[in-house]
Amino acid sequence: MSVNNWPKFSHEVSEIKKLVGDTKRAIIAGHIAPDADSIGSALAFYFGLKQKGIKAQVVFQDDIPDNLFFLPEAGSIIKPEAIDKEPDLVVMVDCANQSRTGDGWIDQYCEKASVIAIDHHLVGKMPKGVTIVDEKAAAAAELIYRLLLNLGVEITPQIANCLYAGLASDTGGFIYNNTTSESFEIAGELLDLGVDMETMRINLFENRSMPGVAVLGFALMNMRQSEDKSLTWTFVSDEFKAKVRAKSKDCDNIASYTMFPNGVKLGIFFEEDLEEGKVKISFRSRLGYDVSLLAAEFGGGGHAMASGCRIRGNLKEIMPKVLAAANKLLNNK
Ligand SMILES: [Mn+2]
Repeated sequence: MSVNNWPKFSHEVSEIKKLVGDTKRAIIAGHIAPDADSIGSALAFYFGLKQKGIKAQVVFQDDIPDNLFFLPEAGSIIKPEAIDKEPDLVVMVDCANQSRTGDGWIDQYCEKASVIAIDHHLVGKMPKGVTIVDEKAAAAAELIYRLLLNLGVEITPQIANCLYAGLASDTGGFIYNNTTSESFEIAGELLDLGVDMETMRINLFENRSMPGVAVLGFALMNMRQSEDKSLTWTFVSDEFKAKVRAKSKDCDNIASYTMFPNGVKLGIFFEEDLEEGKVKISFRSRLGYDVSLLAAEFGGGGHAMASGCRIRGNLKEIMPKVLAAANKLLNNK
C-alpha cells in the first residue's frame, strides 16, 4: 500500500492534517487499564507530533504496567492532574470514548479543544471531532502507522518499536483471529525500520514477576469447567494475593489461560481487589461468542473475543452473577 493511499479515511486524514497544522499543544490519552497498544500508539503519535514541532503530553489515568516502561519515553507519561497547560488538541488512541479514558477528567479538555479519536473497538457514541474507527484493524497501532505516514512523519526506530509493541500485543504475537495480512505487512515494514525483537519478546510475553507466577499457579489450580466443557473460569482471591504479596498488576495475562482446556468456548478470569472493593473480570471466547456483550452488560467493554469489566463487590457476590450471564450467552447463541 502506498503511503498516501488510504482511501477509506482520506477525508479524515485531510481533516487531521488541518487540525495538526493549527495545534500548538496537544494531549494524547488512552484507555484505563492501559495495554501495549494504547500506550505504544499514544507514544508513537507523540513522537509524530514532536516532529511537527507540537508540544504534546501523553496522559493516562491508570499506572503504566511495569513491563511497558521499556517503550521509549514511557517514563514521561503523566497523570491527568499533571496537565499543566490547556491543550488545543485532544487525541484519544485505542479508545474513541471519553468515558474509556477514566473518570471524566478528559471532558473539560474535549469541550474546549479539537478532538481526534483513533480506535479499532466497537464504539457506541462517537465523540465530537474527527474519528478514525476501523474495527477490522488488529490494533490501534496499525491505524496510527497509516496516519503518521499520511501526515508525512518519518517512522523512526522509536516510533517503530512503539507501534510494533501495540500490534504484537493486540494480536497475541500474531496468532489471534484479528491478525490480517495487513498486520503482517505493517509488522514487516516496522521490523525493517528498527524493531528490536528480543526486547519485544521479553517485555511483552515473558518477564513475569515471581508473585505473578504464584498467582498464575493459583489460578491454574483453581480452574473449573462446566460439565459440557463450554465454560471455563478461575479466580485469584484477595487473600491469596496478600499471601504471596501479589499486586493487581501481577494478575495480568492470566485470562488467556482459561482458553487452554479442550472444549472451552468462553473463559472468565476473576481478580478480587478488596482494597478497591471491586472484582476485575476478563472474558475470552472463541467460535463466535461475543464477550464484548457480556462485558457491556456489566459496564465494561472490549472486543468480541476479549473483553473486561470491573464490578463493585467481592468474589462470593460477583462470581455467580457473572457465571449466570455467561451461561445465558452460551445458551442463547
Ligand atoms: Mn488495541
